[in-house]
Amino acid sequence: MKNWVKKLAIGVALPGMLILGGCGATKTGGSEKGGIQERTIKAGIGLNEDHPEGQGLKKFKELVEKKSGGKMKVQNFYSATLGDDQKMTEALQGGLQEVTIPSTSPLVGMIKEYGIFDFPFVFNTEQEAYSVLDGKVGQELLKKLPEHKLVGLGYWENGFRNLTNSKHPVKTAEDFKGLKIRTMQNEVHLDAFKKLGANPSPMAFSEVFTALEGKTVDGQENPLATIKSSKYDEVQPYLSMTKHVYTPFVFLVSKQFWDKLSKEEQKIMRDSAQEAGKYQRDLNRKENEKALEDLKKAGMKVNEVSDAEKEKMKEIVKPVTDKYAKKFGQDLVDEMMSEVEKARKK
Ligand code: KDG
Repeated sequence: MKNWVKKLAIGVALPGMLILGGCGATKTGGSEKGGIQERTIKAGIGLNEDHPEGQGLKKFKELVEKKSGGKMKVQNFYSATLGDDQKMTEALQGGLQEVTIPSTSPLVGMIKEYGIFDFPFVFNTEQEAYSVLDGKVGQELLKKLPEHKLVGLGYWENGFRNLTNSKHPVKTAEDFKGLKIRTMQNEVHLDAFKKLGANPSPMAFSEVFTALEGKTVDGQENPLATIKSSKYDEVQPYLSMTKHVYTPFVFLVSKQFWDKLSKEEQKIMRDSAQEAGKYQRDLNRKENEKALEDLKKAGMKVNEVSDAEKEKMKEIVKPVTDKYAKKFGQDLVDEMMSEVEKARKK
């Protein structure tokens, strides 16, 4: 039996992994002192308060404060006020902040295996992504976090990414040629867009609007809910429904903070992250549908991309995914693809 499956078999037996997974937490400490203490939890994200991720964070605050009888207080910080995904993740590792929920893509420098979620055109539906995130593969990756001074309580949803730009509609693989595209700080995205003939530049999320407005880049790619909540329609006339990558959010807690919590407090954090996560996913799917209509009304010129052209794009970037599959672990990639196949047959 493959070594990582053996390790996992042990992991799966652990209780409490209903929806959204969330494990590895049980293995990480927790103070013997029981009960619920007065605590302040600083929780920061890069997206706006009105984005489904911001709404999810509000739900998390509400649940923690209710379940702890008001003793555990959550302070929410939106719109990258505490810094971008990487900066906030480092703040958790240093014990300077308690919670952040970044995309997995900017974390690949720390946990390379998370790069499997940056492979283009793996998932067709959110349900397929959930089956992998809440299944063996997603759990396996959460268990890698404590060695990086982090604890993972599960996966929220950023979603399927689509391209916007100021030059022309992107209908074919050819249309990427020469486009200056902002990407997340992620090597797979950079290499994939280079392979398509685009000119990608990695950038923190909080710098994107200014870069588009100032035309230092021609385009960017994000889920529809983000394109709407970040008002990219004001600086980007074209929206192409490439749906090229599904990006998860991972709910992170500072291990220093986590290990100080009693089992009761850890349960409140985990249950609240999971309940708010389910709420956030439902909201995100609905908002992505609504955002498309709103962006069309706002005047964006929207074009579909045919499955045939998506297949061509997938073929063109295949050397990139093959290269990184070796780096991230072919076993893990194969396991992800077989989970997707299973979910697709359901
Ligand atoms: O809060 C998450 C954002 O900071 C970021 O991850 C959004 O997808 C994103 C991007 O393009 O940076």
